[in-house]
Amino acid sequence: MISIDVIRKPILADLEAFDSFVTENFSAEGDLLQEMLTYALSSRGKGVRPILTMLTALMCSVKGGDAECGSVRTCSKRTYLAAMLVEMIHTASLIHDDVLDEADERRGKPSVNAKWQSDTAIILGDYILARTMSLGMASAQYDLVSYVGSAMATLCEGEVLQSQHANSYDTTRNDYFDIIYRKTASLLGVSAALGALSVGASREEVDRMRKFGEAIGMAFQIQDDILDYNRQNNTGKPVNNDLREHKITLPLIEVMERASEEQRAEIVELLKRCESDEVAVDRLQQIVDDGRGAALASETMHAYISRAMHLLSKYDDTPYREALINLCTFIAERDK
Ligand code: GRG
Repeated sequence: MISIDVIRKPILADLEAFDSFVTENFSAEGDLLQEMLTYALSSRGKGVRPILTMLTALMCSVKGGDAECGSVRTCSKRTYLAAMLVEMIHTASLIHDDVLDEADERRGKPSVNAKWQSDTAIILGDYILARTMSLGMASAQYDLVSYVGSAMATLCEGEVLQSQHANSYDTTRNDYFDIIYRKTASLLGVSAALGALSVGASREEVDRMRKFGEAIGMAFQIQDDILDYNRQNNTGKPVNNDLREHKITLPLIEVMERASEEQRAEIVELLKRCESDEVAVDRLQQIVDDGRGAALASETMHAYISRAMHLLSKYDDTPYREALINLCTFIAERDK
């Protein structure tokens, strides 16, 4: 199985420089805000979004016979700024998401809301968003900021759509794709597009990278939703959380689409009980297992991965393109 470290390999120096760039540029006024910010930034995630920005920047900046130089290239400050903007939007959205879900843990540590209460966590999320936008504006990189602003709005739309559906138990396949596009794929699309934009790539290339990021983003979220039904996963999160939160995701949709009206009614009745009834949760897991919901969802996930891989076929064979291909494989195979 491909690890995220293999994908990071061609940009190790950049990732180190990027960390210093964030520390130098992203600080807070006031002891408590600084303490919370340091805490939020110290628990590192996989860093998929900045990795994507840097790899697309490097891949798009290698032209023609230049492919040999691939392994010694490094990113510009403009690319680091782009990577910082997307990672900070992601960080703020996770902080707000944990408040909404009343989650106690994030990345193996107490969540910001668990440590400092929800109201303070919301302010920290807002503060990160405000600082992100003001740093972008102060650097006068308005083209980057404009992408990031619309990505923020799309994330909020996705979250609201999701909670609307969680209360009505009526999520169709199209609703689901709409939600995951907004919640997850849009920001990955912007992360990839900003890499290309940051190195002055053509409009066509920026759009192609956006499509690439969106395709892996759709696959990323579908795999996340499949893992929620997998008792052997290594995510560190309890399985079937989506059911407890009334979230109808692709493995269940696959089964519901093939069910009789009577069976669908039974599924909705079980879903209504899931928040506080573990027997209902287990029964729904069984229904999804029997209907091969995860395997069917996995076929759709692989179709998105193939689409993403195809978009890379136009590029020279560089370590950056190889790392992006590995990222596709990582997303499809990951168990955490
Ligand atoms: C504050 C912009 C903003 C939005 C608020 C709460 C909300 C509206 C949106 C939630 C968006 C959200 C949390 C989507 C889930 C995206 C996702 C797949 C998260 C997990 O990403 P990983 O696995 O996380 O890359 P790590 O921890 O590795 O960084």
